[in-house]
Amino acid sequence: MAKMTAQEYMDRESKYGAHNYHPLPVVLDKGKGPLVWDTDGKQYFDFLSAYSAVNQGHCHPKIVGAMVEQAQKITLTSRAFYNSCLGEFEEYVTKYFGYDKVLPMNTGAEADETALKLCRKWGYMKKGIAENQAKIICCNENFHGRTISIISMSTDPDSYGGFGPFTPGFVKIPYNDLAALENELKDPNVAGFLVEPIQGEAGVFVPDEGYLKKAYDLCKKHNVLFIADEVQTGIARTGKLLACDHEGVHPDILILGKAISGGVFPVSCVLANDDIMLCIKPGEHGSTFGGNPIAAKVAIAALDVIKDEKLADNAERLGKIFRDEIRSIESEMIELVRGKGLLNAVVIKPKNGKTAWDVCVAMKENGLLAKPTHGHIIRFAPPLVITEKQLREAIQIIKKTFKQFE
Ligand code: IF1
Repeated sequence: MAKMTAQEYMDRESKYGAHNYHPLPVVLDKGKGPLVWDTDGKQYFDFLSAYSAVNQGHCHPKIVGAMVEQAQKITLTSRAFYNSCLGEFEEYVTKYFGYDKVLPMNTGAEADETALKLCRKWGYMKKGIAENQAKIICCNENFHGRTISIISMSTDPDSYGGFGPFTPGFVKIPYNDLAALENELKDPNVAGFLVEPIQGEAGVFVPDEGYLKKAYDLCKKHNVLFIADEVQTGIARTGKLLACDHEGVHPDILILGKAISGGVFPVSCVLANDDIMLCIKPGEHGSTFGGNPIAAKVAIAALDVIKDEKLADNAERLGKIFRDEIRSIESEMIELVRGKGLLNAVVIKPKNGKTAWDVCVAMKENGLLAKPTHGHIIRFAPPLVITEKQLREAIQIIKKTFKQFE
C-alpha cells in the first residue's frame, strides 16, 4: 500500500473522528525521550509532553518494560477480587508522598471527581455539615477536567458552554486572592478548597510566593480541607516532586494523574489520611479499571524513574536556563515569560496579524512542537529528561523562530 501522506492521516481523523480538538497540523508516529517523529520521519522536540503526562520522556524503557511484562501476566481483575499488584502500588505510592491511603482511578478528571466526593463525605461525616449543603471553594480560570461536575466549577465558556444544567455547591473566588478565600471560609458549610498550585491551562499562572501556605493555614483555621490538584504540576514538573513542596504545604487531599504513569497508561489517584479516606465505605465509589495490575506496575516504574533520574532537580536547573534565555530574546511579540521548573509559558502580543498559533506553526516547521493555550499564551513543557544540550538546541529553534516574525 502506498505510504499515506500527513494530509491523508489528518483527513481520515476529520472524517471519522469527533471534532473536539483543533490539533497543530503534524502527525506523530514515534517518540523517544524528549523527541518525537512525524509520519514523514521529521524530528521534533516535544515541548508539550502530552500536557505534562510524559515527564519521564516518550517510551521510557523501564516504564514500557513494566507494562509489557505485566500485560503478559494479568491485565485486569476489577476490584471484585484482590490482585497481586495493587497492594504493592498502594504501599509504594502512600510512602512516596506521605499519606495513609490512596484511592486509585484512571484519568485526572476521575481523580478530581473522587476528591470532590471524598471532601463532601468528610464534610457530612466529620465536620457535621447538613446533608446536601456542603460547599467546595474553587478558583476562577481553573481547569480540573471535563466532566459535568468539574465544568460546573469552570469560568471558561469553552469548557462549560452548552453543557448545563450544572452541579451546585461550588463557590468561585479569584485565584491568588487570600482575602476572597478567607471571606468564603467563614461559611460553616464549606468542606473544602480545591486549587491548582499553578494554574496550567489558564496560562501557567504562578501565584504569589506564600499563597499556598497562607491558603492552607486559612483552611486549617476554618476546619476546611485543602485539596491540591497536582495532575499537571506534580511528578517533578515544577522543580520539586510536587508544586506544593515549594512552600512546604502537605495537602489534606492530593490529586495526581498524567505523569504518575509517564504517559504510558492512564493512571490517576487521590491520596489522603485515614480520617478523610475512610469516610468512603465499601461499594460507595470505584471504577472498573481503577487500580488494575498494569496501572499499578507502570506507576511504580514511572515514580521510580522520577527519583532515580533526579528529574525534579533537572527541571529546576533547566527551567531557570530556559526562562533566562527566552527573556533575553528581543521580540515585540514576547510580552511575558513565566513559570516554575519546566512548566513555562510565553505570553504573546500579536504582531502584523501574526498570533501565538502562527508562532507555533513556525516552530513546528523549525522542529519544535508547542501549542497555544487561551489564544495568546504558548506553554513550553518538555519532558524532564531533556539534557541541557538538547534544551539549548531547542532554545535556538525558539530564538530563530521569533526572528522570523521581526
Ligand atoms: C484536554 C487543558 C492542560 C489538568 C488538571 C485535571 C485534569 C487536567 C490540572 C484532567 C487535564 C489536560 C486535559 C486535556 C488538555 C490538558 C489541559 F488544556 F485541558 F487544560 F493540561 F492544561 N487537572 N489537563 O490539567 O485530567 O481527565 O485529562 O486526565 O481536556 O484537552 P484528564
